[in-house]
Amino acid sequence: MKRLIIQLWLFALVVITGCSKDESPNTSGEDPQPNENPTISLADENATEETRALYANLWAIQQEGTMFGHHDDLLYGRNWLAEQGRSDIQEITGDYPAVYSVDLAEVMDPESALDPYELNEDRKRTIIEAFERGEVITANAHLNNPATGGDAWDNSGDAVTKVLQDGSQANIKFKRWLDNLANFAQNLTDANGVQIPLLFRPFHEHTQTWSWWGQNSTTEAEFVELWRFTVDYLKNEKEVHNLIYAISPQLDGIGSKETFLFRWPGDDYVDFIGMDSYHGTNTSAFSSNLRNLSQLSREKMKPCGVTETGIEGIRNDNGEPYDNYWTQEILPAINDREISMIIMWRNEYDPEGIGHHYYAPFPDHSSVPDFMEFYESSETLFSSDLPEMYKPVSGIEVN
Ligand code: BMA
Repeated sequence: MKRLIIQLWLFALVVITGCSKDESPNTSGEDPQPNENPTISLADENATEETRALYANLWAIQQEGTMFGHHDDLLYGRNWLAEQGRSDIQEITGDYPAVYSVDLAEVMDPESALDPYELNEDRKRTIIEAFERGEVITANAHLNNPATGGDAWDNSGDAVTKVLQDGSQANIKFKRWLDNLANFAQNLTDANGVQIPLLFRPFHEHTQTWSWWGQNSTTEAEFVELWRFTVDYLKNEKEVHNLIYAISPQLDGIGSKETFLFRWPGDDYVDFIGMDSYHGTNTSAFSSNLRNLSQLSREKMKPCGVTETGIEGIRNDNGEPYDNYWTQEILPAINDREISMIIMWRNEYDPEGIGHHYYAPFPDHSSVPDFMEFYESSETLFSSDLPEMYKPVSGIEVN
C-alpha cells in the first residue's frame, strides 16, 4: 500500500507542476513503468475469465505489497487436524493468510501416502473455503517416482526418461495422475459453479538433486520436455483452463538473475516465477535474490513470488528461538520489492510438541508479538487486505 501512496503523491506532484506525460523521463524507451497499461500472457490461451483476472491481480498486487501465505494452513496446524475454519495464522491475527498453499500429490496419485491421514476431501473443502474468502490458492505436488514406485525423494530409475517414452508404464502412470488432476481441477467449483483457479507449481526445486525430476536425474532437454508435456497435456488434451503455471527453482545462497532461468521451459510455458528459499539467516542472499527476482519479473512481464521459505522451528543458528525473525529477516527483504507473495512452509500437526517442524507461528509461540508487527506492516497483505482477486484489473490486459 505504501508504494501506491507514494505513486499517488508523485502523480499529484506531476499534475501540480504541470509536467505532461510526454515530458516524463520514463517514456523514452526505458523499462515499462508499473503504472503503464501492460499486456501479460498466460501459457493457456483459453484460460477462464477468473483465471485471467487472478493473473492480472497477481501482477497488480506486486505494486501494493506482498501477500503472506502458509503451506497447508487451513488443513492442519500444530495442535489441530482437519477442523473447519481453523488456521494457526488466523488464531494469532484474526485474519487468514492471503495465499493458501497445498500439495496435490495425493489427489493426483491417491495410492501415495505422503500424509499419515486421508486428507483429500479436506483439501478440496479448504480450497473452496479459501476461494470463497477471495484468497489465492497455490499447489505443488510431491509426486512419487513413477518408474520405481519410491517417493518423490527417490531420484533413481531414470524416471523422466521413462515418463517421456510414449506408451511406457511410467508414461501411462504419469498420464493417469494428470487425468486425476484434470478431473479434480475441473470439478473444483464454488457454490455458484465457478471453477477455482489454481497457481500450479509442478516439479518444484528442480535446481536441487533430491527429486526424480531434479538436476542429477534429468537432462535439461528432458526437464523442459517434461514441463511442456505436462502443460500441453493438461490444457490441450484434458482442456483444463483454470491453471496458472509457476516454476520454482530453489536458491539458498546468493544467485544471479540467470539462476532463475535454470532449465527454463520457455516464456510461453511459464506464467509465474517462483523461488523456494531455505536460506536460514542469510538475509543478504535472500534480499539480493529477491531484487533479482523482481527485476526478472519486470523484464519477463510475469508476476513472481517466494513459493516456499522459512526456518524449521523459527530458530537461530545456535538453536535458540529467533523471536524477531519476522521483522528482522523477512520484512526488510520484501520491503519495497515487487514480490507478489511469500509462503512459509507448513506447521506439522504435532500436538505433543515433540518436534520442531513448523515454519510459521501458532498461538503462544514466542515469536507471536513480532509476527503481529509483521502482520500490521503496510507491506504485508493478509486475506482481509486483498482486493477482489478474481475480478479483472482495469488497464491490465491478459492474453
Ligand atoms: C518436507 C517436510 C516433510 C513433508 C514434505 C512434503 O519439507 O515438510 O515432512 O512430508 O515436505 O510436504
